[in-house]
Amino acid sequence: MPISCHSALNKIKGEVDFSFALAGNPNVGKSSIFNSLTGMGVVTANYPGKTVEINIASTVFGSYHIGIIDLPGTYAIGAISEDQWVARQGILDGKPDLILVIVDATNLSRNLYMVLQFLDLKLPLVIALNLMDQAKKQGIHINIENLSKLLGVPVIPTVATQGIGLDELMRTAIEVAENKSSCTLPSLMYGKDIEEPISNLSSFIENKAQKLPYNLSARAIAILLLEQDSEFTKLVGKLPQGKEILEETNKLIEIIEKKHNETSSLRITRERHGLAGEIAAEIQRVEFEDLPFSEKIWHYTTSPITSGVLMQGLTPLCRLEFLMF
Ligand SMILES: Nc1nc2c(ncn2[C@@H]2O[C@H](COP(=O)(O)OP(=O)(O)OP(=O)(O)O)[C@@H](O)[C@H]2O)c(=O)[nH]1
Ligand SMILES: [Mg+2]
Repeated sequence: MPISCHSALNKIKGEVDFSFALAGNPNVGKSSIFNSLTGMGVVTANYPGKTVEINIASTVFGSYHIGIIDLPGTYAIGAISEDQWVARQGILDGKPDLILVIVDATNLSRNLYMVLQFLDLKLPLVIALNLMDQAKKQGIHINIENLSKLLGVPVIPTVATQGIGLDELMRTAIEVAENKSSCTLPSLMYGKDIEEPISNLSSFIENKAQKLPYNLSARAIAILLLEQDSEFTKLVGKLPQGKEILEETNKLIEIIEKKHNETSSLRITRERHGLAGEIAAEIQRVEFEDLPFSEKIWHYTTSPITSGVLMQGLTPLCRLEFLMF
């Protein structure tokens, strides 16, 4: 029977030098990395009333004893579904020294959404850019150095199934965990319409509250409140100055919603997707020349840039065919 996540996470923290959580979208190689790094003695744990489980194990790397937490795969972290809640709670509760975010190199834009959520929470990260073998096969070239600069966190290319890059990943993670200050926080910004309310609410929170839930930063809490996160809205409501903070939040939410004609939560989701897409577009390119013929045809017909041109070109041809018969 699985044991309680809270006690399992606390126990491992007490036994190791550092603990790292593996987070990421479904099917990106988290468990492959977990299994490569750890061996026997995996503990499976869950939160009371939740069926989604977390696997915890420890490993030795160099002279360090390290705890590894394998979180459920989700496209985002939040309070809207059980798996998202467990992935987030495992981090807030387990307080790992850092999060290893496993990113699918063949699907960068979608995977970066969760990375941006972790950056919003100001949590220390190292990114494993996994499935690099598949990306290469698909002709996808990623400027890893620029990706790392844009996000302000180390990015290590990996092929989990072949163990490629895993030593480098662990070495980097230990370096960051040893000296958290070397993890430069990025100056990524959402649009002005969102950044302004975030900044106003952060200042308001800083002035009103001394201690915030899970010791998160005022900016992290401001984003969660403006996203209308049900759990954090409740937690902040319980603070001595919670009522005032939620009143201020509601005023700002109203401004966002009036301006954009959609919920503030949806607006922030959209902004984050937009930013993830912009970063992906900036640092990757698909080299059609590297692909086999069948793949080239697939890319030309599915790419948003080339498929339109193809369709326009095909229309007169189809018309001609129609006239001839
Ligand atoms: N080609 C290739 N396949 C990989 C790589 N990493 C993982 N895989 C494969 O991808 C599939 C999913 O890997 P998992 O390790 O189960 O992924 P996960 O992130 O734990 O998945 P969930 O727990 O379901 O979210 C498996 O078939 C792996 O063998 C990689 O770097 N290259
Ligand atoms: Mg898994």
